[in-house]
Formats: sequence, C-alpha cells, structure tokens
Amino acid sequence: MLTDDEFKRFHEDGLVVPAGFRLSDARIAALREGVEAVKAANPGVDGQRLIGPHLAKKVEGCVHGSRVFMDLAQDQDILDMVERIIGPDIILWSTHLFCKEAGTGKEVPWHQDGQYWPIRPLATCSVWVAIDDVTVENGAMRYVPGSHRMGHFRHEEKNDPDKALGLELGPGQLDMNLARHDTLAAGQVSLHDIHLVHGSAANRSNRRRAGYVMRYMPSTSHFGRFRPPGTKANFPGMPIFLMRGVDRDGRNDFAIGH
Ligand SMILES: O=C(O)CCC(=O)C(=O)O
Repeated sequence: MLTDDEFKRFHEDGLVVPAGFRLSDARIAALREGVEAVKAANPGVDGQRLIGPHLAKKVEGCVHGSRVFMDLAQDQDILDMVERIIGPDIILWSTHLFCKEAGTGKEVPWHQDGQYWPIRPLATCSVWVAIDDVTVENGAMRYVPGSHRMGHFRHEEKNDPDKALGLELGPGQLDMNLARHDTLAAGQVSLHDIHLVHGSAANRSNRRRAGYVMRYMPSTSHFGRFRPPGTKANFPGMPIFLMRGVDRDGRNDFAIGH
C-alpha cells in the first residue's frame, strides 16, 4: 500500500498521501453517518473537539462514539501502512474527529503534535482520513514539508476563542510560505509525523470539511498518562489498544479506561 517512493516521501516531507489507497463509497457513507451519530450524541461539543469517537464506552474528556470509527482504526490495509512507518508493534492511543462546519469551522493554529502528548520517546504516525472532499477553500490541513526534521519549535499558550487549539507555534521560527495544502478527495488518507508543523485555515466555504484522525504509536514508546503543560486532555484515563504485536516497552497499561 505504501510504495518505496511514498515511504521516502514520508521521511523527507513528514507527510504522504498513499496514491493506491481510497475508501469505498459505502465506507465513506458509513463514516458520514457516524459523524452525524457522534454529533447527535454529543450536543454542545465543538465539532473540532470530538475526541475519541472510536470509544464505545463513555470516557471522561472523550465523546460518545460510534462503532464505525473503531472499525476503521482496525482496517488491516491502514495498519499495514502504519506498520511500514512505525514497525510491527502498534498501539492505537487516540482518535479525533475534526468536523469543520461550512462557514463556521475554526482555524487550527500552526503546531507540532508532540507538544501536547505524554508519549516517551515521542513517536506517533497520524492517519488523517478525508470524510468529505477536502480543498483549500474548506480548510484543508496545511503543513511545512521537512519541518519534522527541525526539532522542537517554541509554542505559546494563546487560548484564542477563534482557534480550535489553545497552544500555537510562536512567530518567526519558520517560513510559512513553504507550506503546502493536504488536499484530498473523500476516502483518501494522509499519514503525518508527530513533529510535523501543521494546522488549517477556517472554513469560509459553504461545504463541510470532516476529517477523522487515528493516532498510532509504536509500543517501543511509553504512553505516560501525564498532562503536558497547556493540555486538558484526559491522558491519565484514556484507554489504549494494542492493534498488532506486543508491548515492547512493557509499561503500557491496556486496562485503564476499558
Ligand atoms: O484537521 C485539522 O484541521 C488539523 C488536524 C491536526 O492538527 C492533526 O491531525 O494533528
């Protein structure tokens, strides 16, 4: 599923769109129904903060989920691509539905994911699934190719109500003119590295942009269950799932939250 060239591109750019992968129309339809079900089951939750829609059981800080999102996280073709990137021992530690509604979906400020996560050593391959067609106009993810190889950038706590994340990259550290858009047709996916600088603009179009992100880490890392500064997520109580292989670190807890 991931060719040698795509594997190379992932390491060079920090993001790749596998050309040979596309979900069927039936699965896209099922995901769209899942989006509606999750929105209906979680009234009042911001559409871009639908955290953990793969969870069957209610967990503090996460939404009431829908089975379709766990089914996709278990998709063997997706796991094969993830395995190529992070190796054969794979933990699903989180998922996130970013439903950027037409006209109102907020900007996701520039950030590196690792700044928010209690994983040591920091390692995750995120798989971003386009549930709708994703264009520049409806707020495609944008990223700075190669930024994942430049170390940690300084982040500032802004908590801007017009933005979907509280922390963001401080100014003057990176030339944002180098950014590219991750435009995708519904059913396509992109894979991105934990250190990639990325974000997305507000959705000013009249078309929704829903994307579902599945976060996989290698079990050679430890899911530490602490809250890094600036985060409110329930990392201490979140259930994690061994999708393939064994727990190489040996300290990952697969009972909490289940
Ligand atoms: O979907 C977006 O706009 C942002 C996604 C993102 O920040 C992520 O997947 O890490």
